[in-house]
Amino acid sequence: MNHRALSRRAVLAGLGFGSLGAAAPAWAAGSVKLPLPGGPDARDLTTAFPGKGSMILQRTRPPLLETPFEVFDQGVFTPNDRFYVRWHWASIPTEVDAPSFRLKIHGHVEKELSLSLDDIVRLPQFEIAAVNQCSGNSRGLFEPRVSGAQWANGAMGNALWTGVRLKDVLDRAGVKAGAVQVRFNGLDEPVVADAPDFKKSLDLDHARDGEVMIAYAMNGEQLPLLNGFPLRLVVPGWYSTYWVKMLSDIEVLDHADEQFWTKTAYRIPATPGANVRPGETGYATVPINRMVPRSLLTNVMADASVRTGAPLNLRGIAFGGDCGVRTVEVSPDGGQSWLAAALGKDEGTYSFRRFEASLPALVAGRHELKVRCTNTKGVAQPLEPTWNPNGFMRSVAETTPVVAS
Ligand SMILES: Nc1nc2c(c(=O)[nH]1)N[C@H]1C(S)=C(S)[C@@H](COP(=O)(O)O)O[C@H]1N2
Ligand SMILES: [Mo]
Repeated sequence: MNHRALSRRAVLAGLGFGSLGAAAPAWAAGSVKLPLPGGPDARDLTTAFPGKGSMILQRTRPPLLETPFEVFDQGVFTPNDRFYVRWHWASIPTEVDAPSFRLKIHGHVEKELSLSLDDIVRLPQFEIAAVNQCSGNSRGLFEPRVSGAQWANGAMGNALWTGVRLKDVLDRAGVKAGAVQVRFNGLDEPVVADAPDFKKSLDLDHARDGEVMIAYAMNGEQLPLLNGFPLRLVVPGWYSTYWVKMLSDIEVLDHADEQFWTKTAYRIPATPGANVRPGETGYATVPINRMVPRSLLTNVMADASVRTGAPLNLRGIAFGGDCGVRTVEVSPDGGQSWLAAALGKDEGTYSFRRFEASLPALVAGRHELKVRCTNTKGVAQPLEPTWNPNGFMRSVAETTPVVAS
């Protein structure tokens, strides 16, 4: 690890001692070390957050916690205590009183509702496995680098979500003719009064598709507070910016949502794969929406040493994005040749899916492994990285360099 040190000369120059006639004080003869070892890309672990085990600490207020990548090798469902965390504003409730909690449904409806958690669990139950992935997952891998949380691949997780269909709740309120969108708000608030509260909206047809749901359980347990206790929106196949946490307010709109987080933030280039050239301007943008396929090796990491003379067993996880996984292929030679991987149990369209493959023994030397998912719509991961200034929607077929000896 590089300990960054300020050189004595820099310290002296900064303080202007060079121009002083007097002798410099004794402390000026030493060096000053920054307390943070590892440089700008160091990733410290923390166990300090309630309901969370060991997590990569990106930021404390508001909390940004990344799932350490080895968790994804343990199974297709991400344990709640290792599930990543992301909030926009630091004013998140540190406590939610379940008995007095109410979910309000209002706006362009026949009848306003105020539902307790008891009311909600009595509605028909709905369950779905779905990947929750931040739009900026893997942003830290963008080249050229872009600003924003420097996530590696751990701003995603897969869970079995239990709750009720949003459609059932909207039907009970009775959506009026002329409704256009549905807006979702949670209990968190901006830290400064004139900053925009985090709210997201979906088109009415999407909100009523029978898959978008309000979850009260995650992998069979109540949601961790940091993942949105007591209720969160789940929008299968869509980036998790829409998955509003601590959901307390649903407003049916008779117009398109004009507020910041829906209209202005989270926009992507309206190009295939949201791909533009670094520095490019003048392109049209649209709100981020459906996810794209991805696949990641989980048992062999970059720069691993592997054996020659024996097949190399690979395994990992894939997901189709807004649909299921059709195939996963692995390449031992940087993408010149491909071998089909075997797919594990299908836990549902929007879930992680395990894959396994056995590569013929590698000869001694450096090799570039690649893995590529094609989804059931026929969309394959691109072989070249895509780029956009927000670092959204990384989807390239990832390369894992290894050394065989
Ligand atoms: N209320 C609320 N919900 C929110 C957010 C937020 O800031 N406030 N952030 C969204 C974003 S951008 C992401 S990536 C996911 C993260 O979900 P998680 O913390 O459960 O992993 O929550 C979404 N829902
Ligand atoms: Mo996000």
